[in-house]
Amino acid sequence: MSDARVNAGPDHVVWPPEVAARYRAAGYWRGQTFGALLTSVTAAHAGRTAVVGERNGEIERWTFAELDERAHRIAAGLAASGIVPGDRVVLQLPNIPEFMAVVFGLWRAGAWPVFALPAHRDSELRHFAGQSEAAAIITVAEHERHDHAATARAVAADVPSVRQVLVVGSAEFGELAASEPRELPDPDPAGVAFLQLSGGSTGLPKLIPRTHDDYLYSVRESARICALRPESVYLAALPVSHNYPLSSPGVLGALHAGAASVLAPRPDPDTAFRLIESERVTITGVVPPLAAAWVQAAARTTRDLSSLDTLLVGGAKCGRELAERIGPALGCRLQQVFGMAEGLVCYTRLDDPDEIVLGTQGRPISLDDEIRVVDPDDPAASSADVVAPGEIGALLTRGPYTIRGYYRAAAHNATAFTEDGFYRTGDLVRRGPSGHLEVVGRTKEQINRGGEKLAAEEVENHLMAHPGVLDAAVVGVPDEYLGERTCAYVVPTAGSAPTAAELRRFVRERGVAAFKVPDLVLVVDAFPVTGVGKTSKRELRAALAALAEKR
Ligand code: OOB
Repeated sequence: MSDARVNAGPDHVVWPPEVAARYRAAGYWRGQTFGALLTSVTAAHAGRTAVVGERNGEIERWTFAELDERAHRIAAGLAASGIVPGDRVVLQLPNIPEFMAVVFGLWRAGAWPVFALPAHRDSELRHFAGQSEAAAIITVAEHERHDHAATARAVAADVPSVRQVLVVGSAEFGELAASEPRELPDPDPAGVAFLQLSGGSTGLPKLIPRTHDDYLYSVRESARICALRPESVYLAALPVSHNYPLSSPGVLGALHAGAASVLAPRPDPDTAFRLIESERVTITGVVPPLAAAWVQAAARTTRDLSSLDTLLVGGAKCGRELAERIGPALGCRLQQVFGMAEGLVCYTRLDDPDEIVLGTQGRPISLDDEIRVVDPDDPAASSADVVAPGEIGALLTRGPYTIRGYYRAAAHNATAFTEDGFYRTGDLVRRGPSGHLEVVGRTKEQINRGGEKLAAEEVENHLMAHPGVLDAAVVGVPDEYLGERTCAYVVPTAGSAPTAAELRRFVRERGVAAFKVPDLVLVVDAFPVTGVGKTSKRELRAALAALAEKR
């Protein structure tokens, strides 16, 4: 067994002890938990604003002292309700101030949030709760016209581990959040702090175990690289439970710096520009389609955006043209970010020359982020199969905040990681002489729909559950606005003729996030096959491209 697998437990793989010792000696892992971080930031900045949010159109503002107290009360309440250290708790909250209080409350109680997105529905929640054997689900009553409490209760009824559903805003939650604070034992900083979700390339999203030690390192460095100071104001425009607005530098980077986080209920230009003006926002992060929408809207806005110094763009490739328009249109500097919930995060630096900022997706946070660009045609390429400098290859990485394995996914880990512990990102990159990476494509069976990731296989499985579907193949179609949209090719069973509309409705009604419902459904007689008889997605993509040409 290789080094990387030495500490493989039944649930997840950790770093080999000698590697962990090296990361500690280098000062990356400091033995601090998130709960302890909030305590120390509060000691330094008690009266400064920590969180700003909106409730029924009214602005709500909490200082660090208030956030700290709320988190203590929630932790005590959770403990009293039977949550014990190590319990997994599926958290599905939109961008509301309570997100911060509940997350830090869970951390102080030693529980592990499982960060579901507000867009997730029954099928995903069921998977997260089941896979993590969650003890509880915390959600809101309703958001964007979806009854989240009902979904959570339906999942709880079917997943035996789930003992309670807590609805933020309910009387029951109010009571829990009013509990008398009490000191709880600080969890192990080297232990898991939470489970993030992978974009997925096979089946349902995998769970990503991140520790206090490793994640806090990436948060601290992100705050430094993005020059956050106590006077900075970060706008969380995207759903805050996603790794990007959470930590790159995100609300946690802001908190670490003693800066305020403003939680935007929606990312549209009207909402975001209103908050940028009223809260004097200095920095925010968006995905490319949103950056394009903001650039367009900026031309005719009457809002004062002059406080904004930095716009991060990432989650999907930001094309050169868009990159060039951002600074002039929004009166701020662009910072590109290429990251992944599994770990590695790259940023362009504030002092990088324009050529780098406009034309690359940045370089890694850490000098100890090991990067290998390997043979792109060999899915099993090892970390030794590197291509020549400047050539395109598949990106492998290993380092002080990149996981060594997914949670409870031994079989998948065997292919997603190399023998020596490198994560196969599935991204195709080119590395320049300065170490900056340019993302040029992807080898994984994932569709990146404007930053929202979905595994082709997950959607194929939903389609195949339809009695009129014999086979399904889902591919990405290039799209000017989203970068990519989803196209499902379907072969019907003999004698049936399901329509595109019917199949889209069928997928939606199986309870999946709206961004996974195929944008386009094409019913065909048969799929083109490869030499070995597998469905040729390459040919399906080519057929789509030809179709687009004709139009
Ligand atoms: C972020 O995280 P995930 O886990 O939703 O998605 C990761 C994947 C990457 O492997 C890559 O395929 C793609 O998203 N990606 C980009 C990109 N940033 C992410 N592809 C091209 N250019 C970029 N700038 O998306 C994420 C996590 C932390 C910070 C930022 C993004």
